[in-house]
Amino acid sequence: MSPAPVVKPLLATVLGERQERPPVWIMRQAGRYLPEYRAIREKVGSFLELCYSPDLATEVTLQPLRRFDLDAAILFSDILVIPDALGQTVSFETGEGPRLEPLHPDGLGRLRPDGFLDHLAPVLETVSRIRSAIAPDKTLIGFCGSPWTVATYMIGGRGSSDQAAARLFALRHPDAFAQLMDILVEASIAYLVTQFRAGADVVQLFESWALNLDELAFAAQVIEPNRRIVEGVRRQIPNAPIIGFPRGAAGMIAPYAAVTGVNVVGIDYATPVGFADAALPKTLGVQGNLDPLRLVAGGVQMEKRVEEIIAGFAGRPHIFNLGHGIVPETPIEHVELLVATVKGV
Ligand code: 1CP
Repeated sequence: MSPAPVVKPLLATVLGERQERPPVWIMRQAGRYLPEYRAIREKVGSFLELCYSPDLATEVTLQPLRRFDLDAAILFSDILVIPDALGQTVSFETGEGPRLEPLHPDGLGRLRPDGFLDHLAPVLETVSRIRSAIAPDKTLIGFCGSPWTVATYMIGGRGSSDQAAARLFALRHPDAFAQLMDILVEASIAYLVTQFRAGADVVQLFESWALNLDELAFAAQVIEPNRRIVEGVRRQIPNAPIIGFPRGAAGMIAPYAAVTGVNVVGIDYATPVGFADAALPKTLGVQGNLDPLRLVAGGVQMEKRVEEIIAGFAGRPHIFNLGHGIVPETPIEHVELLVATVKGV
């Protein structure tokens, strides 16, 4: 008789099975708050080189799992490898974030969708290496940036607080914008399908800039492209487990969840727990939503808030996480306390 398959509590939660205590991972769990990450980062010439080195990317993916009792590994890469693989110039300035050659409406013809998966082959190699390295009860999370969020960087050339360049591009050049969304939707589907085939258990769609959009723009630029990705991925990977994180979606989380068909909705920390719980069907999973600065400050306020969040989502599948990425100033002992608190130990 073959042994019973090992249960992955986080994957089981994504598939709709609530756990006694929520499984936990941390957005941006590999990164600059870890000295062992900074040591590797200093040795490589550029951030993209790190993303495209399967040995090093696997190593930094595993680093947080060696320190903390997390339930998932997330592929170490970045949402901007898609524009890079499409042929747009992308670089990362230390301490300043990403810089891209801004995309103009007449520049779409220069994007090269055909060979882009070949360019991402090292990232897919990283996925299979992580798969062989992690314990069987750990869930492997793959990801990509959602089309709107990726487009804000492609059009604006950098991060911005209001995404005005991309919002105006969408309004002034609707045809070019629709063409860009089509390219990104198709690229994301192909990329996520290959991540599943390389060993990812779950994928997350990072829509980090779902804020600042009116309801029409939200429906067209956030909901519809994410819906197409979920549908397109599941056409090739039936029932593919997918987490969607529409940061800033606020009052739009219910239509986002209903129309996209994601298994789990990531809740940002500004969204009230009670609001999210009332807005979403009880069978739908949620992920979140501790303010990352509560983790920086640590102590009793953090423990209290963690318990409030767990109690607030007690009636449904829940994955514990921050409500946005961990920040570099975070003390490691606070992460230890966070994980112990979530696990109830
Ligand atoms: O030099 C360095 O070390 C650069 C810092 C860094 C790191 C560690 C960047 C540049 N990206 C990453 C890794 C990363 N990015 C991961 C790795 C896996 C993990 O979670 O451990 C993931 C999932 C991302 C996703 C990502 N990149 C998002 C979505 C999540 C979010 O925080 O909203 C976004 C918006 C980016 C763009 C990006 N890449 C890097 C930075 C500093 C940024 C944000 C820039 C901005 O604020 O506009």
